[in-house]
Amino acid sequence: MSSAPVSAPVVEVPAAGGPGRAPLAKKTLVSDHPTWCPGCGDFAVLASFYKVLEKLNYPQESIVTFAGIGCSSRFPYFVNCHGGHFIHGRSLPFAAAISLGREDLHVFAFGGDGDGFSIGGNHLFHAARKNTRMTYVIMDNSVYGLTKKQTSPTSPIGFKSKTDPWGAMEQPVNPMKTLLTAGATFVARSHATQVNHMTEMMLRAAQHDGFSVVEILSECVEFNEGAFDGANPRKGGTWRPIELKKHDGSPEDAARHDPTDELAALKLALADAPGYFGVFYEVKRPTKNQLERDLVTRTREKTKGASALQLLESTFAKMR
Ligand SMILES: Cc1ncc(C[n+]2csc(CCOP(=O)(O)OP(=O)(O)O)c2C)c(N)n1
Ligand code: SF4
Ligand SMILES: [Mg+2]
Repeated sequence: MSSAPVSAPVVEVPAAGGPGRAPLAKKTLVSDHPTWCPGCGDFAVLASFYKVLEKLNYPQESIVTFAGIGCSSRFPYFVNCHGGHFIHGRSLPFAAAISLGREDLHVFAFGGDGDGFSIGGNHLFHAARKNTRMTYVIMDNSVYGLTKKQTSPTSPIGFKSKTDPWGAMEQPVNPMKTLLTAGATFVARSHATQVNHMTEMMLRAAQHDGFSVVEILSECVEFNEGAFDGANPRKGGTWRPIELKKHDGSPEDAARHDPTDELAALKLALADAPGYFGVFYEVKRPTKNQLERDLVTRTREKTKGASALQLLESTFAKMR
């Protein structure tokens, strides 16, 4: 005799974050246990992101995390908010559509160096120049981790992998230079072993009104061990943080970086590996969200409140 399916009791968990509700806390934000290899740098990025969300205390249901494909792109599974895992390299256009269609949401995209600079390189370029409001975190391990060690666009010359058994031959992408020239309005860089720095960079990026990007060097312990030791003082490396101008009139201030100076940012981007860490560039430029909002308002005024359907029909009529 077959028995009727027993449905699990629905447990109502009150949403957190925002005014008048319980503060967003890590215990609310944690979902699945990450499936990354023990020691993977991505764990630290996730832990920092929980801290960022705790600080921002946005309503939980207003947060969206989006990703493509890769180890790093599993990120949304581990954040208990809205989210999606899309096809390889295509997280940005999807995330941009969410940002434009739902201005009440806070949109974050996560991905790897392959997802962002290889298959998704074209989308990255256009997302940056369009300045749609969202934050993109690139977890750069300079290898394709998920598919078990192929050369990625940020792998250095000489890197031995399954696709380059004799060592990579091609000039790697310089992420900071690429993002600056593409037109991103907030460009920063951090290292997964520098937790406070990484948290600060992601927090500043999230608070930026426009397309903000943070590249985080996140070691793949399985297929690119020690890749970023050069910037890790605990491994004998040198940590070179960018000091931002304080505009305090002090003589030391002259040597500090002005993040609105694009040429100065490019100079920092051209430094030899492991390079600098911090905010390279931060400027205000109208967002695509604002430009589209203004266009809709102007059109509504001109068309005296006609409905979307009426506007569509009259546009088609003109095209006949
Ligand atoms: C269209 C398409 N091409 C190729 C793949 C295979 N693939 C999956 S993840 C990946 C690269 C992932 O590298 P990266 O973005 O650097 O992420 P990581 O795993 O290193 O975090 C590739 C080539 C795919 N899933 N879809
Ligand atoms: S393969 Fe590399 S990037 Fe992927 S989870 Fe393991 S250590 Fe992390
Ligand atoms: Mg990678």
